[in-house]
Amino acid sequence: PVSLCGSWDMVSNVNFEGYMIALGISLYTRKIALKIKHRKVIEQVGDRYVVKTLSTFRNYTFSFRVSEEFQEFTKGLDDRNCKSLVAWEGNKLVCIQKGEKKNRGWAHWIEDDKLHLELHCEDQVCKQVFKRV
Ligand code: RET
Repeated sequence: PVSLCGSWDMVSNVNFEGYMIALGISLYTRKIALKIKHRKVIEQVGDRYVVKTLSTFRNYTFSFRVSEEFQEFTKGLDDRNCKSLVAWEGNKLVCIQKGEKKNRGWAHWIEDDKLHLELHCEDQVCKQVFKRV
């Protein structure tokens, strides 16, 4: 499959608000988070991925090995602990985040040279698209 690695700038962000509400993120953080554009930086070293979500407001970085469960603390987002597992499903890199929140996870894939990210939590789905920097 096409590599997800590289730097990507946000071009669209649909229902980020609904996703953040489902996570219980404060009104203050939501107001700012909605206004800013994020950059995704995805790096791969051996079989370990590092994913950085960068913004002028706050950054969020996590790292994982494919098909190996890891402890994720969503620092600066909703500050929760999850047992997360990332695996390839066809051309999609899919994460399940087990924890307090039901139906939580995300999927990354490349389509038309763009990086697509679908984030879901409870009944909310957020769709983000990024272009290569
Ligand atoms: C920001 C700004 C502060 C508030 C919130 C944020 C959300 C970050 C999220 C990142 C998800 C990254 C994933 C990457 C997958 O590869 C932008 C840090 C709420 C939701 C799932």
